[in-house]
Amino acid sequence: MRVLVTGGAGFIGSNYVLQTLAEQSEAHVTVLDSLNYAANRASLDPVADRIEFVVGSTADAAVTEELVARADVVVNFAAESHNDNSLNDPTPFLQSNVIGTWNLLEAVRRHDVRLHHISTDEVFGDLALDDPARFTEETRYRPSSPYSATKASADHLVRAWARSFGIRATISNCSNNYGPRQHVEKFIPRQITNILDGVRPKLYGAGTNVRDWIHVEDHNSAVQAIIEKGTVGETYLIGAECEVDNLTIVRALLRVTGKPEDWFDFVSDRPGHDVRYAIDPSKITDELGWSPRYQDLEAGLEATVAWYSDHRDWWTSAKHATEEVYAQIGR
Ligand code: NAD
Ligand code: TDX
Repeated sequence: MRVLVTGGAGFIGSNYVLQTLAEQSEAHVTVLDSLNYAANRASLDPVADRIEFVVGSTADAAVTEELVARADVVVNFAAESHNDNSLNDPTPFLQSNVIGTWNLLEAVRRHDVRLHHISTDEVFGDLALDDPARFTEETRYRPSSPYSATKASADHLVRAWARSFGIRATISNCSNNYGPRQHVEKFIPRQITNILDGVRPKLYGAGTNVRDWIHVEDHNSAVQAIIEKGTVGETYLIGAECEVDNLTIVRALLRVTGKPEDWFDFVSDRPGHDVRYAIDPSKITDELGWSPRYQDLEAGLEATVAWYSDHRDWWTSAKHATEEVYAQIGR
């Protein structure tokens, strides 16, 4: 199996490459990554001699076509992924998330290659804290941020190419991931590395926003199940039924690291901040028999803290650059 992994030097993509090569010794993996600020090539060091690494962008139609032409399956993780950045400058989000996906669609169409497109639950907008509803495959799209609007656009393109041109594609919309190799701009690694640096964690607004957390390895095992057993043309929502508010996450991190439970600060809120996400994963659990392995969030967070504590070289330089960006926006 020849797998083209776009965005394979980022958080979820690198974990996907490592998992794939650990589980399928015969897989041939090519990574296409533009190496933006969120990429870290060191994530792929353990498998550097087993993969082909191409530095390039899906927004470049020529390189994308060349690599797609010699793949059996493409897994599209490549994206600009951070909401706060999309509020500062949406331009790269349009390029990578929309134009990049369009280029991939045209290439898989021309070469009849199977595509799995990675998306997010943020395309559905948000839910109220007291709403008993969760997102399903039938929920209407209502994105709130420039990031989620570009991810929604990409999903619409994939569905249109599947219906109009018959490309062999699936989509998954996953909830918030945590685990090793996540960029320090994101909530959980930002707070872990703050604590490791002796800085108090920072909660946006009142800390009441709810996210539905899943370990990155569980996201990737679900992606693999869809590639192997999913029905072409279908969308699958991925989640581990783990809704937790941000304040509770910070308190858990403080507990795990032996700090007082009130050792954090509230900072200004994110404009347009989505209140709550929640995934109903019935379709993927019932139809594909997938289930998450990480069921104990506090144990997963403890392992993640240990990873960041053991891999300071991996994150130190990105930490300085990230906190400079946050300082400019007062968060
Ligand atoms: P990330 O920012 O850590 O990694 C993205 C990677 O893609 C980086 O290595 C970057 O260099 C690369 N990239 C960006 N634009 C590119 C382009 N045009 N061509 C080639 N490479 C490009 O992001 P992540 O958290 O690993 O997210 C991966 C995917 O999963 C994204 O599509 C994101 O929307 C989706 N997703 C993320 C989460 C989450 O919680 N992190 C949840 C659901 C879905
Ligand atoms: O310092 C912080 N303090 C804080 O309270 C940061 C960085 C975030 N937050 C809050 C905002 C959110 O309510 O924590 C929550 C999670 O924030 P992010 O890590 O920025 O994630 P989110 O905006 O929920 O989006 C994530 O999940 C869906 C990913 O970044 C997306 O790529 C994915 O699609």
